[in-house]
Order: sequence, then C-alpha cells, then structure tokens
Amino acid sequence: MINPKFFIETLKENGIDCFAGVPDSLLKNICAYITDYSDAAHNIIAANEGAAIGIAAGHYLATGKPACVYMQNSGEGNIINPLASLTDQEVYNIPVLLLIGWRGRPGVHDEPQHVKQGKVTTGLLNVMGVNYEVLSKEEDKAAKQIEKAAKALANKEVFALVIEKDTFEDHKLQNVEVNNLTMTREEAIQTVAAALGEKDCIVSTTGMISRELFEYRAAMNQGHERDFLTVGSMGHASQIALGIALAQPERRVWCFDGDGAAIMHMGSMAIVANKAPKNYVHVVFNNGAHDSVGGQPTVGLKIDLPAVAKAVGYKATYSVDNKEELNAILENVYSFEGPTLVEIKVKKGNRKDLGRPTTTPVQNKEALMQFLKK
Ligand SMILES: Cc1ncc(C[n+]2csc(CCOP(=O)(O)OP(=O)(O)O)c2C)c(N)n1
Repeated sequence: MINPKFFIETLKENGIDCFAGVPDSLLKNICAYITDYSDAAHNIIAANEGAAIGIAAGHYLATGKPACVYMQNSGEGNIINPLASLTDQEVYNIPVLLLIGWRGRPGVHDEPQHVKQGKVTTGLLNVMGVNYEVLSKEEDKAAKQIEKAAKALANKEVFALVIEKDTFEDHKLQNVEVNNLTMTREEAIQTVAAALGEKDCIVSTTGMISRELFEYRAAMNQGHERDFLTVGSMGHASQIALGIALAQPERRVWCFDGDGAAIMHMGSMAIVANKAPKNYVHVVFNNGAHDSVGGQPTVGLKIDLPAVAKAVGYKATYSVDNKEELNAILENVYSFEGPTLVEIKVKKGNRKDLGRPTTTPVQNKEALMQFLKK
C-alpha cells in the first residue's frame, strides 16, 4: 500500500501542490491527508467535480502549474463538459492531473450504483483522449507512474491516475472542526419520517441518509415503497422530488437531502422555488461534511442555507438543531404552503453497524411507482 505522505510528497516533487475535488470513499485516506496538510488556497473542496476542473484551470492560468483534481468515478460525468470544452487540446489546452477512485471495478463486488460507472470508467477516459495509469500499490512503481504523469502534464495533457480499493494506507482526518451539535442525523431522519402523512413520499439522497431511512423502515416493520432511495446521482434528489411533486400536486413530496448534495447542484433550488410546488418540502440534514465518504468538510455550516432558499423564492424556511424545535415545525408543516426548506443541523457520524438497502434499485423504483398510483 502507498503511504499518503509519500504520495503527496512525490506529487509535490513533480510540481503538483494544489488540489481541488470532491471526496471519495476509496480516496478517503488521501483526501484526509490533503485536508490536514494543505492550506485553504491549496485544497479546495469543490461543489462538484466539474467545478473542480474550473478551479484547476484557474490555478494553471495564474501560476503556470497544473493542479490535481480528486474525485470518485461517479464524478466523471460532471467533468466531461469542462474536459471537452475547457482543458482539451483543441480548446484551451490546459493540463490537469485527475485522481479517480475506481468504485465498481469489474471483478470487485460493489453496490449497484457503482457497477455501470465502474465498467465505463477507463472507457470514458479513452473516449475523451485522456491517458491514464491504474496506480500501483507499490511505492516505487507508483513514483514512476507519477513521473510519467508529470511528463504528460508538461506536455499540457490531462492525465489520470485511477485508484483501486485499498491503495492508500490509513490516515485519519485530524483537522475536524468542533461544534456543539447534539442531534444525530439518524435521529433527525427518524423524527421526520415518523411525522409523514399516509400518502406522502420521500426522495432521499446518496449515501448514509438513504441507508438510515431504509433501516428505519425495516426497524418499524414498514415497507419501503414510499421512499425513492437515490443511491447514485448525487445532487439530483431535489429534482427527482420536483418531478414527482409537479406531476402529483395532491401528494406531499419530501426531499431528504445532504448539505454536500444540496451544494453540489445548488442552482436546482432556484428551479424548485420558481416552479413553486405547494406540496414540496426540502429537508437538508446539514452536518457540514461529506460524512458518507470520510467526513471531509463542506461549507454547509458556514453558509446560511435557509437564506439561500429564501432568496431564490422558497415560500418558507426553517433552521433547527434540536428535536423539540423540529417536532414543532413538523406539527405545522401541513399548514405551510411550499416549497418549504427545513435545515436540520446534525452532528457528524453514523452507527457503525449501519446496513445497506437489501432491495435492488429496480425493485425500489417499481414499488414506488405502485405507491404513487394510490
Ligand atoms: C457525483 C458524485 N460525486 C461524489 C460522490 C461520492 N459521494 C457519495 S455520498 C457523498 C457525500 C454526501 O455528503 P452529504 O450530501 O453532505 O451527506 P452526508 O454523507 O454528510 O450525510 C459523496 C461525496 C458521488 N456519489 N457522486
């Protein structure tokens, strides 16, 4: 395995000392190391992966030095446009080093949302004309691959290092901002789910939020048919909920969002507000972190999310950080005309024995579609 310090120092020796990206579970240790040992101008946790390419391009324009963009392979879709129309040799010809966590690598068991992306990860790079190496787990070989990448960057190419599971040694995130939030995300999810009306449905976001909701239903001996668990497609749960809410104005639709996911495609909030579905409730479980992939910080707790929602036109917005206030809002939620945003500030972390959905995405979809016919 590769020591994170060794990897980052080798990148620095090869002229790369600026990082931008969205954290990934396979890159957890390396993202934590970068977060701990880079100053604010040299590690930018971006809203989404495409935005990170923009930051890397800006860094190159200002310094003449390529930056490194880290991401899960799920983020490849988000970088295709800036790769094709910004960094490409036929456009601005800007070098970037990509560090891509390879979830769903063929032959390695992974969750359903990673299977397709895993199959096309290197194919997408090929089609975009991006040369790559699958990073060796041996340091001397990895160092040679980094030198190869540096040569490509010197030639103004985009180059990718594709990272398999268990490539990096452990590095526990130390740079954790302390706050005094006490409610857990799971407790908040359970409290909201318990307050729902019979016909309400939920679209929940990628990561632990959907897993915690799934386990809540199982624990309560309830079916899962009213919950659409958006296991992939991070950042789009609010728009799936919007699609349902507009098509079924009589049904209350809840989006259970994360702060990282809401920020990833924050512009979508403006569309929710302007379509103005009265039956739409957007709940953001804000722990100020990409908790599901290692807890790296988001700007979630540094921005005023309800003020953003209000500014783009949500009819009502709330922010709570304890169960009493949350229950008080939930008691009245049916008298509010949406779209409504409820920010629930929660502490980081999850139950260690948290399971994963035992139904397939297609089973989930079919059950929900039946539920929506009622
Ligand atoms: C486009 C994309 N980029 C990255 C990921 C990896 N990923 C899965 S969950 C997650 C963090 C989600 O954070 P947040 O929405 O704040 O919810 P939390 O995990 O904190 O509850 C990330 C980065 C992904 N699935 N898709």
